Amino acid sequence: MKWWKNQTVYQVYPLSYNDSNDDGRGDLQGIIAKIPYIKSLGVGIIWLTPIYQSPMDDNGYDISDYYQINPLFGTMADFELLLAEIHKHGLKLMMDLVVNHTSDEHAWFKEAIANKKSKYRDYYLFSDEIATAETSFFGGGVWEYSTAAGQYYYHLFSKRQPDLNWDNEHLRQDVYAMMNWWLDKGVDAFRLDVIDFIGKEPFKQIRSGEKTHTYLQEMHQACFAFRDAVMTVGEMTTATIENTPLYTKRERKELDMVFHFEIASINQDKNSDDKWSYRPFNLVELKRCFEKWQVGLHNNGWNALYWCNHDQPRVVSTFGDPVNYHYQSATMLAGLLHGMQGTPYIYQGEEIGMTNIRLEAHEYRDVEILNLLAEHKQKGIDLEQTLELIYRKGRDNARTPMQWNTDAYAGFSKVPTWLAVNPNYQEINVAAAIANKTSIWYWYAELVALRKKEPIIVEGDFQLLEANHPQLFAYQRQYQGETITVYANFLGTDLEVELPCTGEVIMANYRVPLDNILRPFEFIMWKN
Ligand code: TEU
Repeated sequence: MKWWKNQTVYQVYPLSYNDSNDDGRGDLQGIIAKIPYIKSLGVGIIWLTPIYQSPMDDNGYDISDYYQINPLFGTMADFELLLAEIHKHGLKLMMDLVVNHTSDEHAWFKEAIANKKSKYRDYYLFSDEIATAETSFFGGGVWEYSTAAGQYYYHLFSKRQPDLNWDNEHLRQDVYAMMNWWLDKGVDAFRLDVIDFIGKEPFKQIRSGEKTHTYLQEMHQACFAFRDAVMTVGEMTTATIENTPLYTKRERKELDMVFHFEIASINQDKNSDDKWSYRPFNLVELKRCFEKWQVGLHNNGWNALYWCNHDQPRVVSTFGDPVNYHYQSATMLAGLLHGMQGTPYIYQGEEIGMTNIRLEAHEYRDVEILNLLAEHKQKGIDLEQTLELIYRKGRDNARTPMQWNTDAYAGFSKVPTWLAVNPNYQEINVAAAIANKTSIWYWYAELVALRKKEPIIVEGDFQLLEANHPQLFAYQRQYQGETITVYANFLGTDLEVELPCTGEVIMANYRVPLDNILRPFEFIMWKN
């Protein structure tokens, strides 16, 4: 079995994790100080979002030097220490790699726009005109005019993140050399940012094509094939249940798993790719979506399981009730996800039920949010209406500083922070969670341990039960004669239902189940 199949990943957003030098922003030394804490949760892998040199236009997803650590986070010596400490604690390190695009401050891009004859000109995508009407993820079009270059260049994200031209063999070889440089240092895994887009055909408005597989297979041969333990996960907005096995089946020699967006965008208007669009959530649809991916990838690839990350709002605010049923709803959501097949990802603060935050327009920091505020202001859209959209789906919801204790700035820093601390840190913080044996934190730790203890969680199949029930989310896992049954009340009202009561209750967020009723957000797992 691959070493990561019964492990859980813990995602750290370094800017918001722990500030060791009192500049209001998180750093590597701050993470080092928290490795024992992360280890105590039982996880096996730490995923760091990008820490490379960057002007931070997109908080590090705009890399200007792949071989340097951003001084904002520390030095290369700090990184070496972090890696050594992670390994000393028996953990693995997953680095986040952004090779679909660079920062416009990368030396390649500076050379490319300065000299049309430079070899680096073809590392990027230029056009004499606005070649297509395609829109960028961060608003506006994808073609930006560079006076230095005398041409337009292509960018799927901010105009400060020019896309790389993966059709250029030299570019690909430079990327593989850089990846091997980090792997040779001892990095254990990569999360590959928007990696489906490396197969784009920009002049045909195709974002991901067959070339993606070609380049991933080439990357696998160049970087992973000769190493027996590298773990890879690709982030793919174009991932479907049809194409994901082609990325993740072992014999394909591409990636180990992918993050798809079908759950994350479940309450987005289906007829729009506008992430800010909204439609009422439908539990039956959510259940069917999980079923499709669980059944579709059983013995046919591997799932990356997540509710939260640095781009998504906090799950307890999206699907739970942090005011009236904070513990119950956070634990029900976690239990549902961690009972499934795949590798679960816990995003920092999810383990204590951190929530969304309402901010004033001037308090936001995320480039995606700032672009939306500017765009809506220009269109004369009511600010309150825009702020409501941002409260529901803005990425800064996930990026508020980690809430460690009730000290000023939640113990994250001793000075004003780069992004506001959620005022609920007085109640929601790590110290309080650790001190309370029946907290969300201990529930997560139990789920992480369950995966390591019970092969059925890793290897079992998946069968959705009561598929059309509008309030009950129930499923069964079976493996080698054992059965795990999960019943969850997905809403905040009592639910009368005949409980299966098959075998021993191994997890229950109300501790002792009642007969044939599920209380608000009640979760029960049986094993027999
Ligand atoms: O996100 C890719 C992506 O699709 C995002 O645009 C996501 O859909 C959006 O942020 C949801 O609001 C990756 C990184 O996770 C994100 O942080 C980066 O901004 C983006 O790529 C560009 O590198």
